[in-house]
Amino acid sequence: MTGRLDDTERPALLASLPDWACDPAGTALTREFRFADFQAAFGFMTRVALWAERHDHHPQWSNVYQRVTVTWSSHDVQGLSMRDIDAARHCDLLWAAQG
Ligand code: HBI
Repeated sequence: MTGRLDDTERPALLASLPDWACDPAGTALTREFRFADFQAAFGFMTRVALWAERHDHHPQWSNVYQRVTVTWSSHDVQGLSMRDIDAARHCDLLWAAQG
């Protein structure tokens, strides 16, 4: 379940996350989110941080005012795992929920 996704598993899962870019090596997923202002961006980061702590899976990310760039990768398997797919899905849900 949390092992490294192989070449047969990855394509369909990535296709289900159209707003995320996968690096050529297939080891990381990245998406930039844009918000109305810093407060909205930081609220999103707070919600993602709470998810990250609950799942012991943490983003690599950066924030510039209303923009948040999020990258998910699983260092323990040196690539992408289902944990990254779930994390990206959760980010998309939080993004959609902010209205
Ligand atoms: N978060 N995204 C991500 N990837 C990991 O491999 C990871 C993590 N958070 C915690 C974690 N690994 C720990 O289990 C170890 O690094 C100690």
